[in-house]
Amino acid sequence: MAIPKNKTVKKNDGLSLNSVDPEVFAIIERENQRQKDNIELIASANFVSPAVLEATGSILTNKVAEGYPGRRYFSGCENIDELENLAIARAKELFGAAHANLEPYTGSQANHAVYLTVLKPGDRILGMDLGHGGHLSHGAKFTMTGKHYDCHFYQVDPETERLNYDQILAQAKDIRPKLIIAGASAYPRTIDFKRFREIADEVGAYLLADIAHISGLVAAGLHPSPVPYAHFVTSSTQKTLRGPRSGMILLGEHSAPEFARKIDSAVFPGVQGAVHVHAIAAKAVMLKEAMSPSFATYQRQNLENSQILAKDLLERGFRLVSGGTDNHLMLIDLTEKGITGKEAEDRLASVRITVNKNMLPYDSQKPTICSGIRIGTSAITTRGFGSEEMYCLTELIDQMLSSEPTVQTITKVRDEVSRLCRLHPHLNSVDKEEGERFSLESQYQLQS
Ligand code: DSN
Repeated sequence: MAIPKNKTVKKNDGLSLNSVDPEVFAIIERENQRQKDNIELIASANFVSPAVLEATGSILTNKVAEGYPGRRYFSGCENIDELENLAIARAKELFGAAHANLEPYTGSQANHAVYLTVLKPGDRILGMDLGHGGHLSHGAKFTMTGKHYDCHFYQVDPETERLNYDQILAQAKDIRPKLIIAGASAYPRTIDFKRFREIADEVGAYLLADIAHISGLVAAGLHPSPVPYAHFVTSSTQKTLRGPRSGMILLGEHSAPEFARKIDSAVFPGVQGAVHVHAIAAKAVMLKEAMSPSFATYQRQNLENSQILAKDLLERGFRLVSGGTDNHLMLIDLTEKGITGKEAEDRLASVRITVNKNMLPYDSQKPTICSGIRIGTSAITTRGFGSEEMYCLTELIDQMLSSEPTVQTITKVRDEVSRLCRLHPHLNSVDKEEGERFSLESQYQLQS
């Protein structure tokens, strides 16, 4: 349908999503409702601010741009150049980086660009075992990384369930990898990037730090930054950083002179095509938000919530991998409770608490079943949940997982989930009523 000139699109006027495609509109509305009614504990999840959402859905999606600011393959990029330069400047300032590439579509794409920069097919990588907390893109055998490179894995120490840097060094000396990857998607402890760099130097390897999960904590100064140590730092942007579903790459002063141009070429045209301009805008907004004092307050609350949840779960007899957490996530071992991760995920889903089953180090279950669940506090902290709600949550988790819940228990827990969700309503900016906007804005401005 041709859009009439000078026409503003309003709900139900024949041009809005609701009018053009009521099926998709209805699905989005149902998902909006699900997000409001569920307690989101998936550790990689978060809720973007209305401003990030607005940038993501903006007219920038119409613009085609390839290349980099000042070096484009299409004309009409003057605004896009300004936008991308702004995003780059903000990323460099926030993370103390000498070079930033904001074009990766995802964290995995960012990793692939690093591989293309320093590896040839068949070269050796040493990364964290997927079953011990690593990530698919770090070399799992059924992925592109696993098929193109010779991938080896380090695991956590069987006693402490933490990284054992002496063991990793011994393994690195044995394998002689060209690239070592530090970073995880299910590791609840602080990662010593300085030590990783020493290991890499001892064996003549490059170091990639994938901070997808912890980048928000790094930005807020609540986890040591890898930027001074790793040759390459990659991240997705939608997790603790609370941005759009996208990626980025950072280089420190020590590696930018050698790799800045190379990494840019590896991103485009190496592993991807035209820029997702709308995502660059959303990342620029995300970076501005992450520089504000309220973001640091949010991340401190995130860590505090995670600590309270972990401590209370331990007191209720749950076993946590490594005995606790230093960051926004934890892994609950359900073996002694006599249920699998899959059963736990299903039970909690039935009362609208969303978690994911997760492999534990040295797990004897299949990846589709798992012995544990991973939970994280980033999304509920954005929603405004604080310490009191953490104690309520552990009570609910306990009731659902420590024994087979009765029908009465399920009803009671569901009611309590509804109460908590009403207490801290999540208002996506698709809720256009003006009356809601004030509280919606205040939701993202935790008082410093
Ligand atoms: N990397 C996956 C996770 O940690 O959940 C998805 O982003």
